[in-house]
Amino acid sequence: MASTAARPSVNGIVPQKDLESFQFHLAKSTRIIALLGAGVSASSGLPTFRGAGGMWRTHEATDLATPEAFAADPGLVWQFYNYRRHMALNVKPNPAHYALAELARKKQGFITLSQNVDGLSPRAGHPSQSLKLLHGSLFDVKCSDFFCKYTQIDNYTDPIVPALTIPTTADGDEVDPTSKAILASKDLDISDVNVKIPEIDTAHLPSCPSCKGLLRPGVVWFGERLPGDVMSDIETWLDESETIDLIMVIGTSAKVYPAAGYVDMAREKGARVAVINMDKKDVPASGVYSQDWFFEGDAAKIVPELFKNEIGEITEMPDAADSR
Ligand code: BV8
Ligand code: ZN
Repeated sequence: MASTAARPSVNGIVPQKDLESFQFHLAKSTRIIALLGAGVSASSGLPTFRGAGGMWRTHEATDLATPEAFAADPGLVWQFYNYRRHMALNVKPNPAHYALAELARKKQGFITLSQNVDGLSPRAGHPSQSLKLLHGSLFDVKCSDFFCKYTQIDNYTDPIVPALTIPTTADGDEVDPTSKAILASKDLDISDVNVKIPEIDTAHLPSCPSCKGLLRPGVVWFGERLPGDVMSDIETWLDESETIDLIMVIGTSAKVYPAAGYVDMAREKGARVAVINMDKKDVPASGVYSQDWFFEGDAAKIVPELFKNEIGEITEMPDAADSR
């Protein structure tokens, strides 16, 4: 199955023979995992971690996603996360998010393990009991003080505090809010180091209503433990059966652990692996074997095609954000 030579794709999306063998296996699979990465949200318009070389201004995105960076410069780290909140709130889930949500409604033994913090799978209506957010959410906040347990979920305020307002092309121009310049103003792309951003002191950053300490984004930073409740839910799901039939590795470079470890864990339980990725080189560390599949291309096009026999066509794409 997993031939390296790119087979001609009949429907312009995936090679027919691979599509048929995959759909045949999916149809008889009862225990299925989907492991998601930033590539699933790429065609919604969100940059991946490795996209743009993984840089945000002059910083490695992975360096900013650490407790050390937050301790050193909470203003900078909040501008990074407020920017990603703003971006995520201004894009829409894509057909891959909806196809996964629909498969979750159709297939009892299906679970989605997402590394994405962008909120697009929940907005696409993915049933929450079968969606595990391994690395938290941009739209949850919690107190950064170790002894304070304050948390707030579903905070969609944008900007989260006035000091984090993203500068626009009209800044500094006329003050008349109805002026053409203001109406036509666009956000400046603060991921570009050439765009000036202010130093923000902690007094103007999100503060904890309980202890007046500093709030931080409700995401898992490198070096931090994954959410205990999420990990135990996954353990419970794994213990429900000796075997796993299929793991789909979708839009992820599968380099971050323990998330990437689920591929080998599933394989040990008998799972066949289906990789959906834009980049032929991005295969899980343990590779792709003859009984596996590699579907090269855009997850937003390929995933709905792969699931078509189970879920039909994706017609509506209701966005939970519209009803907020
Ligand atoms: C921990 C939230 C311990 C924040 C994130 C074992 C071996 C080696 C290292 C480790 C190990 N175990 C632990 C480590 C350390 C570390 C780690 O894994 N480091 C890596 C870099 C080697 N892990 C940790 O620190 C974890 N914590 O281990 O704690 C502990 C235990 C007890 C007590 C205390 C501590 C925590 C890891 C979580 C970090 N937080 N995110 C935020 O988002 O800001 S990780 C973050 O980066 C994402 O969530 C994701 O996981 C990762 C990015 O990867 P991807 O999503 O795959 O994105 P990427 O850009 O890399 O790739 C995109 C892919 O999509 C590409 O393949 C591309 O080709 C493809 N693509 C692009 N467009 C499309 C597409 N595919 C299809 N269609 C398209 N259109
Ligand atoms: Zn607090």
